[in-house]
Amino acid sequence: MLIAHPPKVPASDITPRSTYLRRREVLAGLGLGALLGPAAAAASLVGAKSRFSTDERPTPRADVVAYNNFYEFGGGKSDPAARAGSLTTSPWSVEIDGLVAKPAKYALEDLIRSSELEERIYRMRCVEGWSMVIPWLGVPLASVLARAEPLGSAKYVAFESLVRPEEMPGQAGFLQLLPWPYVEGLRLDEALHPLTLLAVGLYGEALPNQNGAPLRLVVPWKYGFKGIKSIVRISLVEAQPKTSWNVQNPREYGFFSNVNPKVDHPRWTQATERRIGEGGLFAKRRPTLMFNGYAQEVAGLYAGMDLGRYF
Ligand SMILES: Nc1nc2c(c(=O)[nH]1)N[C@H]1C(S)=C(S)[C@@H](COP(=O)(O)O)O[C@H]1N2
Ligand SMILES: [Mo]
Repeated sequence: MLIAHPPKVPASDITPRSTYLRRREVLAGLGLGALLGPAAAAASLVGAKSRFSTDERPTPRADVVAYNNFYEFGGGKSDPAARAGSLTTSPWSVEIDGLVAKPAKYALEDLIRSSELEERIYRMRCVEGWSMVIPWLGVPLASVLARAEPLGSAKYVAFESLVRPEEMPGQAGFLQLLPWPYVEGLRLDEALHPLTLLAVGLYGEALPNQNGAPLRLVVPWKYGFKGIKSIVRISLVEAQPKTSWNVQNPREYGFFSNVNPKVDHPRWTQATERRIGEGGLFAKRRPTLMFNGYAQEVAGLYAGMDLGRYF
């Protein structure tokens, strides 16, 4: 059983109509408009707030799209917004391969079913000590993986980002911040957890390029770097896959990367965080929560594990 209890967050506001209208444009932009059906059916997709959404106030959209990490476009927080605009995100396809009965290369519009799109407002916590609250639009990763029919031998899921130096200046220069492609991984049970999302939008619109267009992973109980952007390959594998930040610095970044206020990064505390959009550098830091506040939902995945060792 994956979820012991429903989260204790009260259902609050209904998605505003303007968001719903923009959402129809997102679906049309993904080539999903035709599948959407009558307006009444579309409205029902977004009328109810997900039981997984936090009721915390979302970080202003202006901050969500301006303060990013996306090293393919440079190492600065404003580089992605400044430089990712010219990335070509359509057409886009995603290969699902490895230990599956039905390996296939999917066009994005075939991979993401409009009927499964949900808005999920998640707390996000970056390993660097800042956090945001982001209204994502996505589908559970589990439902996408199910279509490829993972084999019993599959134990992990490996993810790979786009390599396209012509459009990604961070991959083109002499000085490379990371080895490419950017890669990430989850244990299969983490990948199948209902909180784990493949996002195609935020704030009711298609993902801006700097946030990982057209498709990125969202794992809200882990540090932000697990949320690999601009995914082109998803592989079911037997052995624990390599992950970019762990390869770059294994002492500082582990495979699991669960948000944990009790396990400090070797160079800074993880006990507190700065919420982006709240009064800048002088705003009071807030305490970081175990599993980023999702302990009730995910702690069971790690029962009996030494989280100081498996960080
Ligand atoms: N391909 C790729 N994905 C990536 C990164 C990256 O550099 N390249 N940065 C990660 C980090 S460190 C964070 S904090 C989040 C930031 O996501 P956001 O910019 O949408 O907030 O993306 C993650 N996904
Ligand atoms: Mo991050």
